Formats: sequence, C-alpha cells, structure tokens
Amino acid sequence: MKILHLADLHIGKIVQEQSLLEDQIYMLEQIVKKIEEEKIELVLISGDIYDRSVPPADSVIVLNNFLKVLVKDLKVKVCMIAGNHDSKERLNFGKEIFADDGLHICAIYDGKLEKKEFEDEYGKLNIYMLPYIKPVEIKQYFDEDEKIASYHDAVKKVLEKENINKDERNIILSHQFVTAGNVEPERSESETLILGGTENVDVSVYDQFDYVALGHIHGPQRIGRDTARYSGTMLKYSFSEVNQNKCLTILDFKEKGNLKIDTSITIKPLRDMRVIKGPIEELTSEDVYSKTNREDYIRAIITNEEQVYDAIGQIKKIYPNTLRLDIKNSKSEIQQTLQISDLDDIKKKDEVELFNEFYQYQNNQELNESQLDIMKQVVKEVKKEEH
Ligand SMILES: [Mn+2]
Repeated sequence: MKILHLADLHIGKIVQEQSLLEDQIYMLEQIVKKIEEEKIELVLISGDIYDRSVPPADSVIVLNNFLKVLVKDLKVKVCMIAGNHDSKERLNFGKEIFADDGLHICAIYDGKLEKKEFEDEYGKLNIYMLPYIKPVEIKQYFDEDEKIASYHDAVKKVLEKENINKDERNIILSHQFVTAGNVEPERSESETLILGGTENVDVSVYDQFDYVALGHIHGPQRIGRDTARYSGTMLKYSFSEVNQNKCLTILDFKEKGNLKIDTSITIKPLRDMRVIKGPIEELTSEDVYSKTNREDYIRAIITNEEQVYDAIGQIKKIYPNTLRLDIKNSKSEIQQTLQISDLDDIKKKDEVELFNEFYQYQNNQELNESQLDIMKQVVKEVKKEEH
C-alpha cells in the first residue's frame, strides 16, 4: 500500500501578522497532485491540523475542501489525529458520520487506543491512532498505583494496554515530543514545547510498530530508526525553519518487513521564507534581488553602522512580504552582550526596571518620565488585582 505521511498542517497559521492561508491552499493543491501521481491510497495526518483550537472560518473551509477532494474525488482513505494545537472536541466533530466514507478522525483518547483495519494484497494493515495526550488527562483510565508521572509514562502505559499482533503490519500515528536516547530532534521556535524538557517520550515505547508516523516537530527527520519519523510541515512556519528542507514522506508498505520510505519529493512553495543579511544598499540592489523571488517572506537583517532612513520602507519596496527587520551592527552587538551579563541581577530588579530595560533593548533609548509614570501605574494596578 502506498501511504503519504503528513503532519502539522497548522491551517490558518499566521507569522508576524501575515496569514499563510494562500500559501497553504497552494501547497495542499500540489500535495493532491502528488497523491494522484504517486497513486497514494492512504493519507496519515499526525496532528496539529489547525493552528488554533478555534480555527477561523476560512481555515475550516480549506481543510474541508482538502479532505473532500481526497475522500470523495480521489477515494483515498484518511486517518487523522489531534495535536496540541487542535481542540479535541471540535476536531472530533462528525467522526462517526465521516468514517463510512473513509475519513477516520481520532482526537480524543478515551481509554482505548483506536484502531482502523485496512486490507491490501499483502493482508491486513492496522492503523493505530493516538491523539496528543498529557499525563494528567489519561490518569483516569489507570489504577491509582500505576505511576504516570511523565509524558513518557503516559504513552508507554497507553500502548502497553493494547494487544498488538506482531505478525500483522502495524502503523501508529502519534503527536508527541519523541526523542531517541538522549538525542534531541532538530527543533524550531514554532513548536510549542513545555519548558524543562519533561515532555519527551522515548521512541522505544513504539517498538512494536512497523512505522511510527509522528507529528509535532517541524523538521522532517528520523527518530532513532528509519521507520520512526517526523514528516515535518509542508511549509516553513518560522524564521528558525529557513534552512530546513521540507519534503513529502511516502511509504510503500508491502509485506511485513518490506517497507520503503521515500523522502525525495519536494514541492516548491508559492513563496519561500528566507533571511537576507547585509548593508541596505546591497539588499536593495538589482543584482541581488533580480535573482530571487521578491514575493518571498523575508526577514531582513541590516548591517549598516550608520542610521538608515526608513529602512522598512526601502526594504518593503523591493520585498513587499518582509515580515521582520532587524538591525545588527557593532552597536547592537555591544548592547546584546550588556543585556546578557545583566541577567544575574534580574531578581534584584522590580517590574518597572525590568520593563525599562526591555524597552531600552528594543528601542535603543530609555523610557521618558511620563512613560515611566504610566508603567508604574500599570504595575501597581496589576499587583492590586493579583491580591
Ligand atoms: Mn504540535
């Protein structure tokens, strides 16, 4: 069976106030073409379908159209789980109704791992669907003396409960922060992760599955073994992802033990996301921009030592989709080192002082008298509310 593994669609994603919906629609159309060309029969979507728990109306329309084309027009089966960005209840809408048409949604873990069986010339193929889970949410399904202190424990316990037939072919969809031993996956800023690193699940918990279709991390990569993978996102969703090579993850699963994985297909997005750096004269010179797509999403880093008049205006004239502009010169470097060495004193400073530092860092000047007064007032009022 030929299977496409997708994850982290984040439909409705907004980067620096710019909606990427048009780019996402384009990308989903290209993916549909590849599904046809590659004769994909089953599509797995491993969570973070939407970017927000209450997706805007236009995002819902985009997902609806994508799924409609797959299921109704192409007769492709779809298995989809919820990620941490999705609202479980909302994503679960219609699951019993759509299942007859081949759209299988699992957004809520209810004490039993959901399983969907498919058949092909090689026999049975079991697709297990584990939506994003947190330890606190699943405790109710286990005895109190069972230790579920971590995300790792949670996934382990959930999977141990199941009787997986090792003679059959088994795939699982899971949306967690999965690591292999002490090796951290390559991450970006756009994955919301819990601080402290306790959210990780070791890949060994999925040992009984022939393939682990992971979601959550935005860079396509294997975790511990070739057959446990993050498919990554279809588009770059943050400037920390500009160097990632997004690709499609296509499986050709024949008999048990015969699983081929192809990550060679890439799709050129409508607009790329990239960082440009240099003196403004260089960035806005025809020599430089004429070789590139000026419609790309740009973070411009300007390195001029002297003040640049209307830098954002000049940059946007050439690159209309500039989302971010930073200035990095010897002054800003010095400022940053100062800032970092000050961190030790942070506990000794009050809120107004800290805000003033932040403001200074952002604007290269301190708050003036009246701004200081406003801040003092705000802090006072917030503190009053806390009590
Ligand atoms: Mn996620």
